[in-house]
Amino acid sequence: MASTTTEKMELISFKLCPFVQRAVIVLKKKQVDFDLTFIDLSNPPEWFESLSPLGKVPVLKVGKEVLFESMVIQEYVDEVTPPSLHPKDPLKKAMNRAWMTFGDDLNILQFKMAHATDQAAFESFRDEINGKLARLESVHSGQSFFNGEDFCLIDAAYAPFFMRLSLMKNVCSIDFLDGFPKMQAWSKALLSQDCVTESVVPELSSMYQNMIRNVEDGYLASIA
Ligand SMILES: N[C@@H](CCC(=O)N[C@@H](CS)C(=O)NCC(=O)O)C(=O)O
Repeated sequence: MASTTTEKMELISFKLCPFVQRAVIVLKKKQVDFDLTFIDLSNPPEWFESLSPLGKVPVLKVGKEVLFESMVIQEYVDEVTPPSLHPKDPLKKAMNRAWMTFGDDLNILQFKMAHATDQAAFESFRDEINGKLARLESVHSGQSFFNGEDFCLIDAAYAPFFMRLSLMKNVCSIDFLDGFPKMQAWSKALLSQDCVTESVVPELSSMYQNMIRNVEDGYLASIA
């Protein structure tokens, strides 16, 4: 197979997707020149259905090859643009990968919480998120980022979750990080990084808040 590392990459995106944002953060952090193509997931083009094996974004086109799954894309971009954003120590690196996977569920629970149609369902998703935040609180370095003072791949994986939590707070005035001091400081540090603020379209905050307000019979919409 020909080397693919010199080809201009193209990321297929949906504006609201936290998984796409993980990949964009790494591409921005590594100052990669890439093309960004937006699709509407509620009405995906035919070419996307044949391109994306799981029918999901993100998809990264590298020449004729297609990569999918946000964590795989993060890792690939990191690997072809040294130095790596992963810790060097193999055990630390593996632990970071494990905790990156742990974050997938948070994005999904957050989506479910935003779409809960009654308070009981909302609280139950919030409880699940709180359980996971407590776990993260126990393994976080307590410094600016997950491993310490350096921004790593794992930080890119969690930033989209914290960005949406902060947007959600603007809508309903619930402080979702109350009681989690390390998470509060982590969120603040992540959301002040250029690679994070530049990883979304300018209208993301209004799009996300409108999405919450427009959930039919949405609990959050009712208290917004
Ligand atoms: N595990 C995947 C999750 C990606 C994902 O769920 N993307 C959503 C958008 S945020 C999607 O494409 N959904 C379309 C569908 O499930 O049909 C990843 O990490 O890339």
